[in-house]
Amino acid sequence: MAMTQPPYPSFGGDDARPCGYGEARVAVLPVAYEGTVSYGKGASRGPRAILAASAQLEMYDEELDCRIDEAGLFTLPPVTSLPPITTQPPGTPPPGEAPEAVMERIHAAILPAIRDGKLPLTLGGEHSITYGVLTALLAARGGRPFSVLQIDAHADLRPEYQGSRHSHASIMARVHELGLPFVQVGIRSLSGPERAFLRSEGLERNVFWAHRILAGPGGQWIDAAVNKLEEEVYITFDLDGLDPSIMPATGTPEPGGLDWSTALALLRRVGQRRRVIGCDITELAPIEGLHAPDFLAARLACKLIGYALRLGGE
Ligand SMILES: [Mn+2]
Repeated sequence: MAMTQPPYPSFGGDDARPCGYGEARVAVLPVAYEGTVSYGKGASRGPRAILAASAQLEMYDEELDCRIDEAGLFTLPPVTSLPPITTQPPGTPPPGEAPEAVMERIHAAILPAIRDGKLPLTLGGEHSITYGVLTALLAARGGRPFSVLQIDAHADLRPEYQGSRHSHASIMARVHELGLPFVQVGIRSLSGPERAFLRSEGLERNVFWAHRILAGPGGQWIDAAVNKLEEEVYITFDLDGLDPSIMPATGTPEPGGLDWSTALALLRRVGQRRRVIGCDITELAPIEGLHAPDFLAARLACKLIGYALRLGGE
């Protein structure tokens, strides 16, 4: 842990247009945190893998007919965590730094960029990190709410999990407590009590189940999902929302997920019809020697930037 790691690469690497903080429209925040991940290990290595892969990508996007780095991309110093990852019996708090302290550090790391009008793009790390970004957005907006669009295999509505309120399995319960309306897409793994919670809170109408998306007529669900979003939207993209055939590098893969073009069709429409105020990509747990998932996550980041800022006149 104390061994010296090379510094984090910046998004886009050396080929990206050099951009100082002041002129950047996008602030990329790497968050190498996996305090509560329950099964697969390695989400703390996700941000570095995404940034490294981004340096290998063409910044030119053929769909948007522009360079993504035209937006001005500035990579902030990473938020890292130090907890040793050990197997914990259920019900005991995770080891190391308290998750609440990590959330506060994420909040503090991204708040200035939000106040400076930049689009925050956070690279995880486990899914719980979204909380620190959302509280920063609320702080910068004086508490004015916005919608959260979640792409995920999991409902993440457990009030707490393995003794932690800031578990990856609880992020949407925290979102609900923050008073933010949300839409869930790609869901195919949840507990009976989570389903009951969705029903009792009247939230189930905002769930777009993976099996319905895959079985339904192409794309009609997308407009229905976008229509449920407020004018301003934060996008939290847990990579396990995608099918494990294209995204095996995640801690808790579930079969039957979204494919690449379906996910992009949704994000593109959100960018066209709503104002995206921030986004994150979480739960990449890189697999040694398998680079495709890292590249997918990096390309997804490019697409999110392009759609959110309506680059290329989209
Ligand atoms: Mn998930």
